[in-house]
Amino acid sequence: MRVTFCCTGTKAEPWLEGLRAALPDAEIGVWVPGAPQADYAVVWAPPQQFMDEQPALKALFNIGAGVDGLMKLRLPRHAQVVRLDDAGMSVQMAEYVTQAVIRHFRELDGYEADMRQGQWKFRKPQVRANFPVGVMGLGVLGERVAKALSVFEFPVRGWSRSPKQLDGVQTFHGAAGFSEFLQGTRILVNLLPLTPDTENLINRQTLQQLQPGAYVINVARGAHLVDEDLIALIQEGHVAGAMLDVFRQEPLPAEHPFWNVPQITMTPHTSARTLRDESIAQIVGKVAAMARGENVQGMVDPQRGY
Ligand code: NDP
Ligand code: OXD
Repeated sequence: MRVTFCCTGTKAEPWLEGLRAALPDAEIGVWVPGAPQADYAVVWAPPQQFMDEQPALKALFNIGAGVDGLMKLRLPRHAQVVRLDDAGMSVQMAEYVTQAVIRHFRELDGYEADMRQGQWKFRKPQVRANFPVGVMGLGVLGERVAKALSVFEFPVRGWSRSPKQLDGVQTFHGAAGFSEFLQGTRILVNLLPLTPDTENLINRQTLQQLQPGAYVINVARGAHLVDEDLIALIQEGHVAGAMLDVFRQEPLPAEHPFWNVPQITMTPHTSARTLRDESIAQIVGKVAAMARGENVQGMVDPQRGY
């Protein structure tokens, strides 16, 4: 069995070491143009040339949960796309989103600013019931996030494509359920995959339907959000602010207006990092299962785009 590694922006050596230790009988190497045909590939943001030169691939293991980058490429005809299925990401996402919700709800940015100015000042406690959190996307990450938030007794709502039942979470689905979901939401969390249906979904029309004083947490993809609509709604006062981890262009260009909006807090696409050891263990388990002809979790449906 031959496994090829083609992950843009990722240091190959530690991955190769881990894969070789776990698959001692396989030939494992970094892809270069003209490399021999492989059976399986471990990929992140590969070029089209890689796909064109590897028609015999049986599966592409994406070392992330989002496969939007891969879905834009012409893929080898018989290759299944397999995404990372949690692999240590959901707990990170739950802690990131929970801290963002709590930081906003408990006005911790305001306290921090007061303290820096030497001011010992109390703010009136806010009412939790007035801060319903709506999670868009109830997949591997969204479900974990919704459950984590309900532990803190926020009213939690969730929206997905198909109907879902989750303890302690009021659920909505499909286009028909979207407005009702938004209208009851004050803190909006985005954990949708980026597909033609979800691109630009967080726009003026969407944001306007949120409760006044809305807050936006985008941890999925930058292209879900219409940047100028968010800024406009903040300036108009309907949206109180946002915490953003993902952007249309990464790194965020120095001239992007987000840098100058004090109500926007940003992090550099770090809310749920790919953990190498967990990911290798998952990929190796799936390679073995596929080689036995078994189905594995995390198979991407190219029709749905996730
Ligand atoms: P999943 O595929 O497990 O879940 C996707 C969820 O979105 C499902 O509940 C699905 O509905 C729902 N959904 C998809 N399309 C629509 C639609 N058109 N309308 C309503 N709901 C829809 O994904 P994950 O939870 O694993 O990951 C979500 C995204 O998070 C990734 O695609 C990636 O972009 C992002 N991500 C960001 C990271 C970061 O560090 N910032 C790290 C990891 C992931 P249904 O259940 O009905 O299928
Ligand atoms: C992912 C990501 O999709 O890191 O896993 O964004």
